[in-house]
Amino acid sequence: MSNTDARYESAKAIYAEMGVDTEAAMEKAAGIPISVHCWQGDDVLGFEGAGALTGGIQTTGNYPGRATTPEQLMADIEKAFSLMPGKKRLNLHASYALLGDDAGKVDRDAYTYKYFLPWVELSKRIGMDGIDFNPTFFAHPKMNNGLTLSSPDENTRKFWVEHGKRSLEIAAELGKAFGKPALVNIWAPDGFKDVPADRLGPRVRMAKSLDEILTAWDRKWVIPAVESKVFGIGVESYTVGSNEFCQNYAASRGICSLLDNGHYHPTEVVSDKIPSLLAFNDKVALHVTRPVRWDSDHVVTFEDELKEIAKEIIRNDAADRVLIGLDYFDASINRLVAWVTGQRSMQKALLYALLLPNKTLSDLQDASDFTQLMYMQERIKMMPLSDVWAEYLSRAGLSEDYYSAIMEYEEKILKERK
Ligand code: RNT
Ligand code: ZN
Repeated sequence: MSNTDARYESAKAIYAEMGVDTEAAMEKAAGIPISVHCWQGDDVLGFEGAGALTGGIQTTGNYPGRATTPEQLMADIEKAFSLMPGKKRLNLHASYALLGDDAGKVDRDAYTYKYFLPWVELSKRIGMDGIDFNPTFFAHPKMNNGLTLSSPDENTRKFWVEHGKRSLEIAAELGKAFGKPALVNIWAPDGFKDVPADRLGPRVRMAKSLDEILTAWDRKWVIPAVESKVFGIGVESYTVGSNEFCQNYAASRGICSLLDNGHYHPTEVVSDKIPSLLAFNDKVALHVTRPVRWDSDHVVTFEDELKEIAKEIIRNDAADRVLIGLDYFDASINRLVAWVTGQRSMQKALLYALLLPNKTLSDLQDASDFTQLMYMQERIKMMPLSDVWAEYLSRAGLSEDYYSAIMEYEEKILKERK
């Protein structure tokens, strides 16, 4: 027996003693789709010629090798995604439209599916489960003093409503192309730097805009969602799409709510919001990120709140109800290592949660045996997860080491970029 096999066999027996089936856990982990964002590869700039990111979000750092052309981003995606185990979807923003000769002639209110065809081709070639889509309500000259869907200027508001409509149309085609519905996440950065004089007006206008966007959408192939936020850089005092606004909007219109774990007050946790929403909704969407002091979008790592999020998905048997997406962008380190680290962390957390004796633990809670529950929860933390993880990777044709492959790519490809 090889060393890895021996490690796995021993771990399998240890988990079995606790009533946990490692084979079933690995099989389940491999089938849970994770929507991987395209925007980690180019610092969220897209291909419409945007010189800077706006809308209160920011990438920091200037690590060499950023993808500046569609060809480069596609090559980086192909490389990075090949090092990610499990089922993946590609998450695209409208700002990644490939306009070709139409560049400068067609704006976001007139984008169509054809501008995204090369992404479909790439995704099929590298075995993606589907593509999710996001209208881009930022980094664009038609933002009016930072406002889009809530703008008091009718032309501005209409332009962005049309962009939302086009996004739903594009997503319907994406859904059809893969035979799997596409999530369309609506996040608009609208808000004010300083204390507003009217907090209701912008929200009424945003609700009206969302209603106009959602007058028609393909119920078979599209899952629309709204993402809330607390504040952004330069938008510190007021955000139109607050948590209460988005939750109520989604609930009253029967659409999905998307929770980004960087978008809440520091002692609020998304792990606790998932079951609250599952009590009332068929589906909940996530943007998994790592906020450090603010919505900093640090690379997702294998830390406690990520484990709690994964537990809520797994122990509630909600892997097909919680749509997992990643949302982080770090420009201070190798972008591919960042990408793979975040995706592997999410996978690791799912495997961790799948390897818990969840039924035993919830029975202890229902029996009010909190002594044994605490004892068990602590004991579990030292179980040989790493041995099962190594086996899981090896079955996916991968190993723990993704660093060397990316360093080789950095030497050959990234360092050549100007
Ligand atoms: C911003 C939101 C939003 C974006 C992406 C690029 O705070 O989290 O989801 O990060 O759409
Ligand atoms: Zn987000």
